[in-house]
Amino acid sequence: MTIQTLPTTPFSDQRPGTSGLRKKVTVFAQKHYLENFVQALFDVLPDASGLTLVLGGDGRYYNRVAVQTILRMAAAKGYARVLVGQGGILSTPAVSAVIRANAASGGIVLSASHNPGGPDGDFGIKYNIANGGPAPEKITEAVFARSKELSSIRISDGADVSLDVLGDSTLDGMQVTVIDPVAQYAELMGTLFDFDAIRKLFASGFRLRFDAMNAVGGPYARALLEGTLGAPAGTVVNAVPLEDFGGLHPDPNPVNAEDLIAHMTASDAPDMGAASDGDADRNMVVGRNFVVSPSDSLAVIAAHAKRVPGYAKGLAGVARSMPTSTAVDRVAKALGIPCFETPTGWKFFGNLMDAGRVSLCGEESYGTGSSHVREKDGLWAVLFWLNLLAVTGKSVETLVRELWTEHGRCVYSRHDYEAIPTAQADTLMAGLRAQLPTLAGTTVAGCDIALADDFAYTDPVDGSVSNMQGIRIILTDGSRVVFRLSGTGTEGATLRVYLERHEPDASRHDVEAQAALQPLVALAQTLAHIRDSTGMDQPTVMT
Ligand code: VG1
Ligand code: CO
Repeated sequence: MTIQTLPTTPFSDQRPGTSGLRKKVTVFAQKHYLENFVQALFDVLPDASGLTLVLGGDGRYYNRVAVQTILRMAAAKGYARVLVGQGGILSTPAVSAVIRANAASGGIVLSASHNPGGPDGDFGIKYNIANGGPAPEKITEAVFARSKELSSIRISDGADVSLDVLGDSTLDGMQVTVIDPVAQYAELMGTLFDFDAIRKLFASGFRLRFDAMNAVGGPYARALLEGTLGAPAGTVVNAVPLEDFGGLHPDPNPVNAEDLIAHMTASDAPDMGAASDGDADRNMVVGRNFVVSPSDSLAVIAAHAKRVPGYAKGLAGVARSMPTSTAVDRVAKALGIPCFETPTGWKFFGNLMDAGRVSLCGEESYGTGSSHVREKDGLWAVLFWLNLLAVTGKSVETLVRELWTEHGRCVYSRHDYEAIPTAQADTLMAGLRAQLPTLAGTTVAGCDIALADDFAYTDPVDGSVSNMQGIRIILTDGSRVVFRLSGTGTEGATLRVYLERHEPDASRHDVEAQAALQPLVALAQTLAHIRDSTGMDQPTVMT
Protein backbone atom coordinates (compact mmCIF):
# COMPACT_ATOMS: atom_id res chain seq x y z
CA MET A 1 0.00 0.00 0.00
CA THR A 2 1.32 3.42 -0.86
CA ILE A 3 0.11 6.99 -0.79
CA GLN A 4 -0.33 8.37 -4.28
CA THR A 5 -0.36 11.95 -5.46
CA LEU A 6 -2.72 12.35 -8.41
CA PRO A 7 -3.10 15.43 -10.58
CA THR A 8 -6.53 17.07 -10.56
CA THR A 9 -8.27 20.14 -11.93
CA PRO A 10 -10.30 22.35 -9.62
CA PHE A 11 -14.08 22.80 -9.71
CA SER A 12 -15.47 26.29 -9.24
CA ASP A 13 -18.72 25.32 -7.50
CA GLN A 14 -17.67 23.77 -4.20
CA ARG A 15 -18.79 26.50 -1.82
CA PRO A 16 -20.52 24.94 1.21
CA GLY A 17 -24.02 26.29 1.85
CA THR A 18 -26.16 26.45 4.98
CA SER A 19 -25.07 22.95 5.92
CA GLY A 20 -22.16 21.64 3.88
CA LEU A 21 -21.70 21.00 0.17
CA ARG A 22 -24.83 19.58 -1.46
CA LYS A 23 -25.11 18.56 -5.09
CA LYS A 24 -26.84 16.03 -7.26
CA VAL A 25 -25.27 12.56 -7.07
CA THR A 26 -24.46 12.98 -10.76
CA VAL A 27 -22.30 15.99 -9.88
CA PHE A 28 -20.51 14.13 -7.09
CA ALA A 29 -19.93 11.19 -9.44
CA GLN A 30 -17.72 13.32 -11.71
CA LYS A 31 -14.09 12.28 -11.61
CA HIS A 32 -12.37 13.63 -8.48
CA TYR A 33 -15.34 15.86 -7.48
CA LEU A 34 -15.56 14.36 -3.98
CA GLU A 35 -11.78 13.91 -3.78
CA ASN A 36 -11.15 17.56 -4.62
CA PHE A 37 -13.47 18.79 -1.87
CA VAL A 38 -11.98 16.44 0.72
CA GLN A 39 -8.46 17.44 -0.33
CA ALA A 40 -9.37 21.13 -0.01
CA LEU A 41 -10.66 20.39 3.49
CA PHE A 42 -7.58 18.40 4.48
CA ASP A 43 -5.32 21.13 3.07
CA VAL A 44 -7.01 23.68 5.31
CA LEU A 45 -6.86 21.51 8.45
CA PRO A 46 -3.63 21.28 10.47
CA ASP A 47 -1.37 18.23 10.52
CA ALA A 48 -3.40 15.13 11.48
CA SER A 49 -0.76 12.97 13.10
CA GLY A 50 -2.03 11.52 16.34
CA LEU A 51 -5.57 12.74 15.61
CA THR A 52 -8.89 10.90 15.37
CA LEU A 53 -11.54 11.58 12.72
CA VAL A 54 -15.17 10.43 12.86
CA LEU A 55 -16.84 9.39 9.61
CA GLY A 56 -20.36 8.34 8.71
CA GLY A 57 -23.42 9.28 6.76
CA ASP A 58 -27.15 8.85 6.42
CA GLY A 59 -26.79 5.77 4.23
CA ARG A 60 -28.10 7.38 1.08
CA TYR A 61 -26.95 6.36 -2.39
CA TYR A 62 -23.19 7.00 -2.82
CA ASN A 63 -22.56 6.83 0.95
CA ARG A 64 -20.52 3.62 0.81
CA VAL A 65 -18.41 4.71 -2.14
CA ALA A 66 -17.68 8.05 -0.49
CA VAL A 67 -16.73 6.44 2.84
CA GLN A 68 -14.10 4.27 1.14
CA THR A 69 -12.65 7.22 -0.76
CA ILE A 70 -12.48 9.37 2.36
CA LEU A 71 -10.84 6.58 4.38
CA ARG A 72 -8.08 6.34 1.74
CA MET A 73 -7.62 10.10 1.77
CA ALA A 74 -7.63 10.24 5.58
CA ALA A 75 -4.80 7.69 5.57
CA ALA A 76 -2.89 9.94 3.16
CA LYS A 77 -3.54 12.94 5.37
CA GLY A 78 -1.95 11.03 8.24
CA TYR A 79 -4.82 10.56 10.72
CA ALA A 80 -3.93 8.11 13.47
CA ARG A 81 -7.44 6.73 13.60
CA VAL A 82 -10.86 6.95 11.97
CA LEU A 83 -14.02 5.93 13.79
CA VAL A 84 -16.56 4.92 11.17
CA GLY A 85 -20.15 3.86 11.77
CA GLN A 86 -21.00 0.26 10.88
CA GLY A 87 -22.10 0.08 7.28
CA GLY A 88 -20.82 3.65 6.89
CA ILE A 89 -23.84 4.84 8.86
CA LEU A 90 -24.05 7.56 11.50
CA SER A 91 -26.84 10.07 11.99
CA THR A 92 -25.76 13.71 12.13
CA PRO A 93 -26.39 14.04 15.90
CA ALA A 94 -24.57 10.72 16.44
CA VAL A 95 -21.50 12.05 14.59
CA SER A 96 -21.58 15.01 16.94
CA ALA A 97 -21.93 12.77 20.01
CA VAL A 98 -19.15 10.42 18.87
CA ILE A 99 -16.73 13.29 18.17
CA ARG A 100 -17.29 14.61 21.68
CA ALA A 101 -17.24 11.25 23.46
CA ASN A 102 -13.93 10.25 21.87
CA ALA A 103 -12.16 13.62 21.85
CA ALA A 104 -11.85 13.38 18.07
CA SER A 105 -10.42 16.36 16.19
CA GLY A 106 -13.47 16.45 13.94
CA GLY A 107 -15.78 14.45 11.75
CA ILE A 108 -17.15 14.17 8.25
CA VAL A 109 -20.90 13.79 7.78
CA LEU A 110 -22.09 12.39 4.47
CA SER A 111 -25.62 13.59 3.99
CA ALA A 112 -27.86 15.86 2.03
CA SER A 113 -30.17 15.75 5.03
CA HIS A 114 -33.76 16.48 4.09
CA ASN A 115 -33.07 16.45 0.34
CA PRO A 116 -34.27 13.40 -1.64
CA GLY A 117 -31.71 10.64 -2.36
CA GLY A 118 -31.02 7.92 -4.91
CA PRO A 119 -29.04 7.98 -8.17
CA ASP A 120 -31.03 11.03 -9.35
CA GLY A 121 -31.20 12.60 -5.90
CA ASP A 122 -28.77 14.58 -3.81
CA PHE A 123 -25.60 13.83 -1.90
CA GLY A 124 -23.69 16.00 0.53
CA ILE A 125 -20.62 16.33 2.68
CA LYS A 126 -19.99 18.45 5.74
CA TYR A 127 -17.11 18.86 8.16
CA ASN A 128 -17.66 19.14 11.92
CA ILE A 129 -15.04 20.46 14.30
CA ALA A 130 -13.78 19.16 17.65
CA ASN A 131 -16.78 20.52 19.58
CA GLY A 132 -18.97 18.22 17.46
CA GLY A 133 -20.60 21.05 15.53
CA PRO A 134 -20.58 22.22 11.92
CA ALA A 135 -17.44 24.07 10.92
CA PRO A 136 -17.84 27.84 11.18
CA GLU A 137 -17.82 30.05 8.08
CA LYS A 138 -14.14 30.87 8.57
CA ILE A 139 -13.33 27.22 7.80
CA THR A 140 -15.96 26.61 5.11
CA GLU A 141 -14.82 29.71 3.23
CA ALA A 142 -11.17 28.64 3.47
CA VAL A 143 -12.11 25.22 2.08
CA PHE A 144 -13.94 26.86 -0.81
CA ALA A 145 -10.96 29.11 -1.57
CA ARG A 146 -8.62 26.11 -1.52
CA SER A 147 -10.98 24.05 -3.73
CA LYS A 148 -10.60 26.60 -6.52
CA GLU A 149 -6.83 26.35 -6.68
CA LEU A 150 -5.76 22.84 -5.79
CA SER A 151 -3.90 20.77 -8.39
CA SER A 152 -3.39 17.39 -6.79
CA ILE A 153 -5.00 14.96 -4.40
CA ARG A 154 -3.32 12.52 -2.03
CA ILE A 155 -4.87 9.11 -1.59
CA SER A 156 -3.89 5.63 -0.49
CA ASP A 157 -4.17 2.84 -3.03
CA GLY A 158 -5.19 0.39 -0.27
CA ALA A 159 -8.13 -1.97 -0.65
CA ASP A 160 -11.67 -1.25 0.56
CA VAL A 161 -12.11 -1.53 4.31
CA SER A 162 -14.80 -3.92 5.51
CA LEU A 163 -17.48 -1.68 7.02
CA ASP A 164 -19.91 -4.33 8.17
CA VAL A 165 -17.97 -6.00 10.99
CA LEU A 166 -17.34 -4.09 14.22
CA GLY A 167 -13.68 -3.73 15.18
CA ASP A 168 -10.29 -2.59 13.99
CA SER A 169 -8.27 -2.85 10.82
CA THR A 170 -5.47 -0.78 9.35
CA LEU A 171 -5.22 1.15 6.12
CA ASP A 172 -1.77 2.39 5.15
CA GLY A 173 -0.75 2.72 8.79
CA MET A 174 -4.04 4.33 9.90
CA GLN A 175 -6.29 2.52 12.34
CA VAL A 176 -9.90 2.14 11.17
CA THR A 177 -12.40 1.28 13.90
CA VAL A 178 -15.90 0.28 12.81
CA ILE A 179 -18.23 1.32 15.66
CA ASP A 180 -21.83 0.57 16.56
CA PRO A 181 -23.60 3.68 15.17
CA VAL A 182 -26.16 3.76 17.98
CA ALA A 183 -24.36 2.82 21.23
CA GLN A 184 -22.66 6.06 22.29
CA TYR A 185 -25.60 8.18 21.20
CA ALA A 186 -28.04 5.98 23.13
CA GLU A 187 -25.87 6.18 26.22
CA LEU A 188 -25.89 9.97 26.04
CA MET A 189 -29.70 10.02 25.82
CA GLY A 190 -29.83 7.94 29.00
CA THR A 191 -27.97 10.69 30.87
CA LEU A 192 -30.52 13.35 29.88
CA PHE A 193 -33.99 11.85 30.20
CA ASP A 194 -36.08 10.09 32.81
CA PHE A 195 -36.16 6.73 31.07
CA ASP A 196 -38.10 5.12 33.92
CA ALA A 197 -40.90 7.64 33.54
CA ILE A 198 -41.01 7.10 29.76
CA ARG A 199 -40.98 3.30 30.27
CA LYS A 200 -43.97 3.62 32.58
CA LEU A 201 -45.73 5.80 30.03
CA PHE A 202 -45.40 3.13 27.35
CA ALA A 203 -46.29 0.39 29.84
CA SER A 204 -49.51 2.25 30.63
CA GLY A 205 -50.64 1.88 27.02
CA PHE A 206 -49.49 5.22 25.61
CA ARG A 207 -49.10 4.91 21.86
CA LEU A 208 -46.50 6.64 19.69
CA ARG A 209 -46.05 6.42 15.94
CA PHE A 210 -42.50 7.35 14.93
CA ASP A 211 -41.99 7.62 11.17
CA ALA A 212 -38.28 7.36 10.36
CA MET A 213 -39.05 8.08 6.70
CA ASN A 214 -36.84 5.17 5.49
CA ALA A 215 -33.86 7.17 6.68
CA VAL A 216 -31.07 6.90 9.20
CA GLY A 217 -33.19 7.69 12.26
CA GLY A 218 -34.77 4.22 12.12
CA PRO A 219 -32.06 2.20 13.88
CA TYR A 220 -31.70 4.84 16.60
CA ALA A 221 -35.43 5.15 17.23
CA ARG A 222 -35.91 1.38 17.26
CA ALA A 223 -33.06 0.80 19.70
CA LEU A 224 -34.19 3.48 22.13
CA LEU A 225 -37.98 3.45 21.82
CA GLU A 226 -38.74 -0.21 21.13
CA GLY A 227 -35.61 -1.51 22.89
CA THR A 228 -34.62 0.49 25.96
CA LEU A 229 -37.98 2.15 26.58
CA GLY A 230 -40.29 -0.78 25.91
CA ALA A 231 -42.54 0.78 23.28
CA PRO A 232 -44.45 -1.93 21.39
CA ALA A 233 -42.82 -3.40 18.28
CA GLY A 234 -44.06 -1.46 15.27
CA THR A 235 -43.94 1.91 17.07
CA VAL A 236 -41.20 2.94 14.65
CA VAL A 237 -42.31 2.67 11.04
CA ASN A 238 -40.26 3.05 7.86
CA ALA A 239 -37.40 2.12 10.16
CA VAL A 240 -34.91 0.60 7.72
CA PRO A 241 -32.61 3.16 6.05
CA LEU A 242 -32.91 2.86 2.28
CA GLU A 243 -30.48 4.34 -0.24
CA ASP A 244 -33.29 6.28 -1.91
CA PHE A 245 -35.54 6.66 1.17
CA GLY A 246 -38.07 4.50 -0.66
CA GLY A 247 -38.59 7.35 -3.12
CA LEU A 248 -40.00 9.54 -0.36
CA HIS A 249 -38.84 13.04 0.50
CA PRO A 250 -37.20 12.58 3.91
CA ASP A 251 -38.22 15.99 5.21
CA PRO A 252 -40.54 15.74 8.20
CA ASN A 253 -43.26 18.31 7.66
CA PRO A 254 -47.00 17.81 7.28
CA VAL A 255 -46.69 17.88 3.49
CA ASN A 256 -43.98 15.23 3.09
CA ALA A 257 -45.03 13.12 6.09
CA GLU A 258 -48.63 12.95 4.92
CA ASP A 259 -48.96 9.29 5.89
CA LEU A 260 -48.14 10.17 9.50
CA ILE A 261 -50.63 13.03 9.44
CA ALA A 262 -53.28 10.65 8.10
CA HIS A 263 -52.65 8.31 11.04
CA MET A 264 -52.79 11.19 13.51
CA THR A 265 -56.14 12.38 12.21
CA ALA A 266 -57.73 8.91 12.08
CA SER A 267 -60.31 7.89 14.66
CA ASP A 268 -57.87 5.45 16.28
CA ALA A 269 -54.95 7.91 16.21
CA PRO A 270 -52.06 7.21 18.58
CA ASP A 271 -51.32 9.66 21.40
CA MET A 272 -48.33 11.17 19.67
CA GLY A 273 -46.76 11.12 16.23
CA ALA A 274 -43.20 11.99 15.32
CA ALA A 275 -40.89 11.91 12.33
CA SER A 276 -37.25 12.57 11.57
CA ASP A 277 -35.41 13.50 8.37
CA GLY A 278 -32.73 11.94 6.17
CA ASP A 279 -29.89 12.38 8.68
CA ALA A 280 -32.14 12.33 11.78
CA ASP A 281 -31.35 15.82 12.99
CA ARG A 282 -34.84 17.21 12.31
CA ASN A 283 -38.03 16.29 14.12
CA MET A 284 -41.72 16.79 13.73
CA VAL A 285 -44.05 16.35 16.69
CA VAL A 286 -47.76 15.76 16.14
CA GLY A 287 -50.54 15.35 18.64
CA ARG A 288 -53.87 13.67 18.00
CA ASN A 289 -55.39 15.77 15.27
CA PHE A 290 -52.95 18.51 16.19
CA VAL A 291 -49.80 19.56 14.34
CA VAL A 292 -47.14 21.29 16.48
CA SER A 293 -45.24 24.06 14.76
CA PRO A 294 -41.47 23.70 15.29
CA SER A 295 -41.25 27.18 16.81
CA ASP A 296 -43.94 26.26 19.35
CA SER A 297 -42.19 22.97 20.08
CA LEU A 298 -39.01 24.87 20.95
CA ALA A 299 -40.97 27.20 23.23
CA VAL A 300 -42.73 24.31 25.02
CA ILE A 301 -39.42 22.54 25.57
CA ALA A 302 -37.89 25.74 26.95
CA ALA A 303 -40.85 26.41 29.24
CA HIS A 304 -40.78 22.92 30.78
CA ALA A 305 -37.06 22.13 30.58
CA LYS A 306 -36.63 21.91 34.34
CA ARG A 307 -38.91 18.88 34.44
CA VAL A 308 -36.33 16.84 32.50
CA PRO A 309 -33.34 15.51 34.51
CA GLY A 310 -30.62 16.74 32.12
CA TYR A 311 -32.00 20.28 32.36
CA ALA A 312 -33.21 20.30 35.96
CA LYS A 313 -30.88 23.14 36.89
CA GLY A 314 -32.53 25.37 34.32
CA LEU A 315 -31.36 26.74 31.00
CA ALA A 316 -28.41 29.15 30.70
CA GLY A 317 -30.14 30.76 27.73
CA VAL A 318 -31.85 29.91 24.48
CA ALA A 319 -31.20 30.73 20.85
CA ARG A 320 -33.26 30.61 17.69
CA SER A 321 -32.54 31.36 14.07
CA MET A 322 -33.83 34.72 12.94
CA PRO A 323 -36.81 33.44 10.88
CA THR A 324 -37.98 31.18 13.75
CA SER A 325 -41.02 32.57 15.55
CA THR A 326 -40.63 34.66 18.67
CA ALA A 327 -42.56 32.18 20.85
CA VAL A 328 -39.35 31.11 22.58
CA ASP A 329 -38.37 34.75 23.17
CA ARG A 330 -41.55 35.17 25.21
CA VAL A 331 -40.80 32.06 27.26
CA ALA A 332 -37.20 33.17 27.82
CA LYS A 333 -38.41 36.54 29.02
CA ALA A 334 -40.75 34.92 31.51
CA LEU A 335 -37.94 32.64 32.71
CA GLY A 336 -35.55 35.57 32.97
CA ILE A 337 -32.93 34.01 30.69
CA PRO A 338 -31.25 35.46 27.58
CA CYS A 339 -32.53 34.67 24.08
CA PHE A 340 -30.17 35.00 21.10
CA GLU A 341 -31.20 35.50 17.48
CA THR A 342 -28.78 33.98 14.97
CA PRO A 343 -28.69 33.48 11.21
CA THR A 344 -30.18 30.31 9.73
CA GLY A 345 -28.07 27.16 10.15
CA TRP A 346 -26.84 25.24 13.16
CA LYS A 347 -23.22 26.41 12.77
CA PHE A 348 -24.17 29.73 14.39
CA PHE A 349 -25.23 28.09 17.68
CA GLY A 350 -21.89 26.39 18.37
CA ASN A 351 -20.00 29.33 19.88
CA LEU A 352 -22.93 30.26 22.14
CA MET A 353 -23.14 26.70 23.45
CA ASP A 354 -19.36 26.33 23.87
CA ALA A 355 -19.33 29.56 25.87
CA GLY A 356 -22.10 28.22 28.10
CA ARG A 357 -24.44 31.03 27.12
CA VAL A 358 -27.24 28.88 25.74
CA SER A 359 -28.38 25.35 26.48
CA LEU A 360 -31.26 25.07 24.01
CA CYS A 361 -31.57 26.08 20.36
CA GLY A 362 -34.05 25.72 17.57
CA GLU A 363 -35.12 26.60 14.06
CA GLU A 364 -38.48 26.88 12.36
CA SER A 365 -37.33 24.19 9.92
CA TYR A 366 -38.12 21.32 12.33
CA GLY A 367 -34.77 21.54 14.09
CA THR A 368 -34.38 21.48 17.87
CA GLY A 369 -31.40 20.64 20.02
CA SER A 370 -29.35 21.38 23.08
CA SER A 371 -25.78 21.57 24.26
CA HIS A 372 -25.64 17.78 24.73
CA VAL A 373 -24.22 17.78 21.18
CA ARG A 374 -23.53 20.55 18.65
CA GLU A 375 -26.12 19.53 16.06
CA LYS A 376 -29.86 19.59 16.07
CA ASP A 377 -31.19 16.26 17.19
CA GLY A 378 -34.46 14.71 16.03
CA LEU A 379 -34.80 11.76 18.40
CA TRP A 380 -33.63 13.88 21.33
CA ALA A 381 -36.57 16.23 20.73
CA VAL A 382 -39.00 13.32 20.59
CA LEU A 383 -37.59 11.91 23.85
CA PHE A 384 -37.94 15.37 25.39
CA TRP A 385 -41.61 15.47 24.49
CA LEU A 386 -42.15 11.92 25.76
CA ASN A 387 -40.46 12.86 29.04
CA LEU A 388 -42.73 15.91 29.35
CA LEU A 389 -45.87 13.93 28.57
CA ALA A 390 -44.81 11.27 31.10
CA VAL A 391 -44.18 13.65 33.99
CA THR A 392 -47.04 16.11 33.33
CA GLY A 393 -49.65 13.54 32.32
CA LYS A 394 -50.81 16.04 29.71
CA SER A 395 -51.33 15.62 25.99
CA VAL A 396 -49.29 17.17 23.20
CA GLU A 397 -52.16 19.50 22.38
CA THR A 398 -52.64 20.60 25.99
CA LEU A 399 -48.98 21.55 26.39
CA VAL A 400 -49.13 23.71 23.26
CA ARG A 401 -52.44 25.30 24.20
CA GLU A 402 -51.10 26.17 27.64
CA LEU A 403 -48.17 27.90 25.93
CA TRP A 404 -50.62 29.92 23.83
CA THR A 405 -52.75 30.82 26.83
CA GLU A 406 -49.77 32.12 28.72
CA HIS A 407 -47.89 33.90 25.95
CA GLY A 408 -50.34 34.28 23.09
CA ARG A 409 -50.00 32.27 19.90
CA CYS A 410 -47.30 33.11 17.37
CA VAL A 411 -49.21 32.16 14.24
CA TYR A 412 -46.57 31.03 11.80
CA SER A 413 -46.01 29.68 8.32
CA ARG A 414 -43.21 29.31 5.81
CA HIS A 415 -43.92 29.55 2.10
CA ASP A 416 -41.31 28.04 -0.21
CA TYR A 417 -41.04 28.80 -3.90
CA GLU A 418 -38.75 26.11 -5.27
CA ALA A 419 -36.60 25.78 -8.38
CA ILE A 420 -36.79 29.41 -9.45
CA PRO A 421 -34.16 30.29 -12.07
CA THR A 422 -31.28 31.70 -10.01
CA ALA A 423 -31.10 34.99 -11.89
CA GLN A 424 -34.81 35.67 -11.24
CA ALA A 425 -34.41 34.93 -7.54
CA ASP A 426 -31.38 37.21 -7.30
CA THR A 427 -33.29 40.00 -9.04
CA LEU A 428 -36.20 39.59 -6.64
CA MET A 429 -33.91 39.82 -3.61
CA ALA A 430 -32.05 42.80 -5.07
CA GLY A 431 -35.39 44.51 -5.65
CA LEU A 432 -36.30 44.00 -2.01
CA ARG A 433 -32.94 45.25 -0.79
CA ALA A 434 -33.29 48.39 -2.87
CA GLN A 435 -36.53 49.25 -1.05
CA LEU A 436 -35.19 48.74 2.46
CA PRO A 437 -33.93 52.25 3.22
CA THR A 438 -37.33 53.86 2.65
CA LEU A 439 -39.80 51.35 4.11
CA ALA A 440 -39.68 52.04 7.85
CA GLY A 441 -42.50 54.34 8.92
CA THR A 442 -44.61 53.69 5.82
CA THR A 443 -47.81 51.73 5.34
CA VAL A 444 -47.75 49.10 2.58
CA ALA A 445 -50.72 46.89 1.72
CA GLY A 446 -52.37 48.09 4.92
CA CYS A 447 -49.39 47.08 7.07
CA ASP A 448 -47.52 49.61 9.22
CA ILE A 449 -43.83 48.93 8.83
CA ALA A 450 -41.63 49.64 11.84
CA LEU A 451 -38.35 48.21 10.62
CA ALA A 452 -36.95 46.91 7.35
CA ASP A 453 -33.43 45.58 7.14
CA ASP A 454 -31.11 42.87 5.93
CA PHE A 455 -30.28 40.80 8.99
CA ALA A 456 -26.64 40.99 10.04
CA TYR A 457 -25.20 39.00 12.92
CA THR A 458 -22.20 39.68 15.06
CA ASP A 459 -21.22 36.56 16.96
CA PRO A 460 -21.18 37.64 20.63
CA VAL A 461 -18.38 35.18 21.38
CA ASP A 462 -15.79 35.67 18.65
CA GLY A 463 -17.03 38.90 17.06
CA SER A 464 -17.27 37.44 13.55
CA VAL A 465 -19.82 39.17 11.34
CA SER A 466 -22.27 37.54 8.90
CA ASN A 467 -24.10 39.95 6.62
CA MET A 468 -27.10 39.56 4.32
CA GLN A 469 -28.75 36.77 6.30
CA GLY A 470 -32.34 37.53 5.28
CA ILE A 471 -34.59 40.49 4.70
CA ARG A 472 -36.81 41.35 7.64
CA ILE A 473 -39.92 43.46 7.46
CA ILE A 474 -41.21 44.03 10.99
CA LEU A 475 -44.55 45.70 11.58
CA THR A 476 -45.49 48.00 14.43
CA ASP A 477 -47.46 45.16 16.10
CA GLY A 478 -44.42 42.83 15.93
CA SER A 479 -45.70 40.81 12.95
CA ARG A 480 -42.92 39.85 10.57
CA VAL A 481 -42.25 38.84 7.00
CA VAL A 482 -38.79 37.47 6.29
CA PHE A 483 -37.36 36.68 2.87
CA ARG A 484 -34.27 34.62 2.20
CA LEU A 485 -32.87 32.26 -0.39
CA SER A 486 -32.22 28.67 0.64
CA GLY A 487 -28.65 27.51 0.98
CA THR A 488 -29.34 23.78 0.81
CA GLY A 489 -31.08 23.30 -2.54
CA THR A 490 -29.51 21.80 -5.63
CA GLU A 491 -31.87 23.01 -8.35
CA GLY A 492 -32.10 26.70 -9.17
CA ALA A 493 -33.01 28.86 -6.20
CA THR A 494 -35.60 28.42 -3.46
CA LEU A 495 -37.21 31.54 -2.05
CA ARG A 496 -38.38 31.15 1.51
CA VAL A 497 -40.98 33.59 2.82
CA TYR A 498 -41.48 33.34 6.59
CA LEU A 499 -44.66 34.80 8.08
CA GLU A 500 -45.38 35.44 11.74
CA ARG A 501 -48.21 37.17 13.59
CA HIS A 502 -48.75 37.25 17.31
CA GLU A 503 -52.31 36.54 18.45
CA PRO A 504 -52.85 37.37 22.12
CA ASP A 505 -56.62 36.79 22.00
CA ALA A 506 -57.33 33.24 23.19
CA SER A 507 -60.69 33.19 21.41
CA ARG A 508 -58.79 33.43 18.13
CA HIS A 509 -56.16 30.75 18.81
CA ASP A 510 -57.93 28.25 16.60
CA VAL A 511 -57.80 30.36 13.50
CA GLU A 512 -56.40 28.62 10.48
CA ALA A 513 -52.79 29.85 10.15
CA GLN A 514 -52.90 30.55 6.42
CA ALA A 515 -56.06 32.62 6.78
CA ALA A 516 -54.68 34.56 9.75
CA LEU A 517 -51.50 35.35 7.82
CA GLN A 518 -53.24 36.57 4.63
CA PRO A 519 -52.45 40.27 5.25
CA LEU A 520 -48.77 39.40 5.50
CA VAL A 521 -48.92 37.30 2.34
CA ALA A 522 -50.38 40.32 0.58
CA LEU A 523 -47.59 42.49 1.95
CA ALA A 524 -44.98 39.99 0.72
CA GLN A 525 -46.54 40.04 -2.76
CA THR A 526 -46.62 43.83 -2.87
CA LEU A 527 -43.01 44.19 -1.81
CA ALA A 528 -41.44 41.28 -3.69
CA HIS A 529 -43.75 40.87 -6.72
CA ILE A 530 -43.28 37.13 -6.33
CA ARG A 531 -45.96 36.24 -8.85
CA ASP A 532 -44.60 38.56 -11.53
CA SER A 533 -40.96 37.78 -11.06
CA THR A 534 -41.26 33.99 -10.73
CA GLY A 535 -44.40 33.22 -12.68
CA MET A 536 -45.52 31.16 -9.68
CA ASP A 537 -49.05 31.73 -8.43
CA GLN A 538 -48.67 29.70 -5.26
CA PRO A 539 -45.79 28.51 -3.12
CA THR A 540 -44.51 25.02 -3.90
CA VAL A 541 -44.73 24.06 -0.22
CA MET A 542 -46.37 25.70 2.77
CA THR A 543 -45.42 24.49 6.22
C1 VG1 B 1 -32.52 24.73 5.68
C2 VG1 B 1 -33.27 25.29 6.87
C3 VG1 B 1 -32.31 25.59 8.00
C4 VG1 B 1 -31.52 24.32 8.34
C5 VG1 B 1 -30.84 23.78 7.10
C6 VG1 B 1 -30.15 22.46 7.34
O1 VG1 B 1 -31.60 25.68 5.21
O2 VG1 B 1 -33.97 26.43 6.51
O3 VG1 B 1 -33.03 26.06 9.11
O4 VG1 B 1 -30.54 24.59 9.32
O5 VG1 B 1 -31.80 23.57 6.08
O6 VG1 B 1 -31.04 21.49 7.81
P1 VG1 B 1 -31.91 26.62 3.94
O7 VG1 B 1 -30.65 27.40 3.72
O8 VG1 B 1 -32.26 25.71 2.82
O9 VG1 B 1 -33.08 27.47 4.32
V1 VG1 B 1 -30.75 19.88 7.45
O10 VG1 B 1 -31.82 18.99 8.29
O11 VG1 B 1 -30.60 19.95 5.87
O12 VG1 B 1 -29.14 19.60 8.09
CO1 CO C 1 -31.18 17.08 8.48
